[in-house]
Amino acid sequence: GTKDKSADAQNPNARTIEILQSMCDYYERINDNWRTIAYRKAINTLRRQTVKVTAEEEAYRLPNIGRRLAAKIEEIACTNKLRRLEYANDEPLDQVLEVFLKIYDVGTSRANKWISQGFRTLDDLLNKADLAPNQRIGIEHYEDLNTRIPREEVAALFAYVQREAAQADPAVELLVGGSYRRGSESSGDIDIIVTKKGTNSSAELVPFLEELVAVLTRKGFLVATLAALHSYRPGKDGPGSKLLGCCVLPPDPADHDKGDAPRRPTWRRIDFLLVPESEYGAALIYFTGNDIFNRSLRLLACKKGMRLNQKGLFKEVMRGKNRVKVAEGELLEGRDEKRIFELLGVKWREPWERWC
Ligand code: DCP
Ligand code: MG
Ligand code: MN
Repeated sequence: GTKDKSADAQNPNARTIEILQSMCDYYERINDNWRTIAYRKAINTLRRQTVKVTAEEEAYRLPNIGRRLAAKIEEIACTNKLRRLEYANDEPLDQVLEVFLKIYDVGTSRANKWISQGFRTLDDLLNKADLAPNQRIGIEHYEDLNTRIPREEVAALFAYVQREAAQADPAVELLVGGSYRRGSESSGDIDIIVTKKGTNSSAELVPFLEELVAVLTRKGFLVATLAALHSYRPGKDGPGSKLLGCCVLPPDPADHDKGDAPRRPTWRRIDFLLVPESEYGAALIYFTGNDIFNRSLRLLACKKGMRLNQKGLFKEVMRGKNRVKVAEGELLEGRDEKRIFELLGVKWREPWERWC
């Protein structure tokens, strides 16, 4: 508050406190909580000093001041400024944050951590940051993965997958869900729902998926696997079984014959979602979306004493004291999309009518 500030002005370490406070504000702005707290503690220590602290060693001996902060205190005392603060302040950080947040699977905390480490561009990250393999893919294919996929290309990519899938197992059925099923002219990714008659667990579809992935990889269609998540808990909520990856449309040999320069195909995000027939209707609803429509359906189910997730529509679980489950909710419907709407008492909505 203002009282602190007038007290700081009298303090022999006023200038140091002022600059450390700016750094503290900066770290607070970028949500670097750990450093914000460290700076706050160091400032409080300096406030209690009656003589000016000028040497690193001297600062380091004080409570709550680490090696690096001690070095900064010396820098400020000697030069009256801090280089770190100068470049922290003249960067348009919101723009950097915006760029980093568009990297595949990067959230605010990861992006802010990179910013606090001094990285400002995608090249900084590629050259200097310690990147996980998927982060590297996200940066190396940044433009591609941030480009929406035209509807005709989704159809062409799907046709390719479907041809290979039929070779691997003709009884398996595939469908494109997500924004494509809702009729969008372009999609952020391709969501392929995989099912087979007579299946009761997604585990039964895993060998098929493994074979399909091997073939698609060998043929140059699947160019990266970002994650393969398998959880088999029939009736339970959870991530389900899915494989997230990147794909490209392999070059058409006919183009080569025409003597055209080989095009560099655009990397596209593709998701394979394994769904047993017993859960197909609920999964169709979930993976068709959109997410807001899903949330409103779930809320409605809840209001009617039911529970809807990507595996089925259930009677709400009985809960006793402390909301401990007494009995597992009974499955009302899983396989039939239309039947789930009926049980919810909602008029049937075509996929292209499900935008909220
Ligand atoms: N979904 C959801 N809640 C989330 C994420 C997804 O309900 N937090 C459901 C609804 C989505 C579907 O999964 O429609 C597919 O997820 P996508 O992220 O692929 O979203 P869309 O396909 O709808 O849009 P996009 O064109 O961006 O891929
Ligand atoms: Mg999608
Ligand atoms: Mn998706």
